[in-house]
Amino acid sequence: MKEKKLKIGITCYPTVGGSGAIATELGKMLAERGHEIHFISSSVPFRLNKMNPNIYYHQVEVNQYSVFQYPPYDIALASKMAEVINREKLDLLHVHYAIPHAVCAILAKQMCDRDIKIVTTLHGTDITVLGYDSTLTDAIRFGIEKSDAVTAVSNALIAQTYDVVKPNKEIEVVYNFIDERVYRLTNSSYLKKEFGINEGEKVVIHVSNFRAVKRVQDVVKAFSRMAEDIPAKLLLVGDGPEMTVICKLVSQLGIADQVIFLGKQDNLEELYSISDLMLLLSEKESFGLVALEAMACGVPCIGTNVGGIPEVIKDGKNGYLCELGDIEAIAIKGVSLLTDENLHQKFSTEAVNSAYIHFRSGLIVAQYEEIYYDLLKNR
Ligand code: GMT
Repeated sequence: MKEKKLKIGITCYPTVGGSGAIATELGKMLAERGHEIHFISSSVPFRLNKMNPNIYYHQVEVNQYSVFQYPPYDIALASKMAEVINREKLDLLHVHYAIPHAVCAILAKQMCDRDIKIVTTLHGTDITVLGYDSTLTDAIRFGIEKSDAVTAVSNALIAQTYDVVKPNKEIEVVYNFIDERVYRLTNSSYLKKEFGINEGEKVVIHVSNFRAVKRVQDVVKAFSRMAEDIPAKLLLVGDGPEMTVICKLVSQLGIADQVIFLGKQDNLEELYSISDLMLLLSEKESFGLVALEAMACGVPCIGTNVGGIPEVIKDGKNGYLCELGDIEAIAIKGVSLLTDENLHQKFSTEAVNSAYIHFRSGLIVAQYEEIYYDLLKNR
């Protein structure tokens, strides 16, 4: 029997970040499959760049009244969710993050008169937040336990959630995915000339929001050590709180001519397509979406043996895993990969294959659909 098309509300942080990217790409894919998608967020999600008649956007307006010390974002979001659930007759809400989004969805469900289902996806920062604010543990546990279904982007994140939050709830792994129509090797070699990358120079890339957990200083140090042995350039993509420290480190190490700061960029597939190696050396990472994106474009990655990274990068097969902060080991592995053409080709092919086999959009989007239909089957 053909399944009925669903009306789904999606809430995520709309600004740059892996969770916003995944939530938006998921909405776009579901819309392509005929579902009606209603994004409910404070601004248009940054990847919502293509017109699709099945996609609607509802803006959460947060007014600042002098009686409030803080703008009531969570209440405004819950009210908007309830309004959209009632008016559009939604079947379910799929929210990304337990706090505040799952908690807002639970409140919205109580405010409206439809028996909608709530699906919550954990991306990691809920748990990271607890590292410095344990007063939120009960709120996160509440958001998880009162959701109808909860997913997390890696097994490592599930283990960490049970360890830190201890929810009495089943959490299912649904890995992140890539749109393989976008993340593939593209012909962008003209960019090398524009960036002043010479023939024979290897290109190392790092993409992040430059938060301290991303350990961008380790990326710069490992690159500097690699550049002693091979001609290479480092593309640093993104921006964030650590940027000033990183700029200083680059000049202290005397590698300013070899490091290209690109800031925040779209069309990352063009940058991956001119890269030979990606470094993701974070101290916390529940998945590492940028590693997957790079792999889909044929770029092998060196990542830290942390969180969900080992579920994406397979050591010695499509990339390498190193211990956190082990600059020397990272540099040695990087140089060996960049100087052995056969090995690089083998890793590159494996990277593309494993991105497709384990993380292709069709596979993962179908897993989410199955969760939705399962929740709604008795209605
Ligand atoms: O890593 C960040 O700082 C951003 C954060 C987010 O909310 O987008 O990323 C988290 O979710 C991504 C998508 O699921 C994952 O790929 C990242 O690994 C995860 N970040 C952390 O766990 C630190």
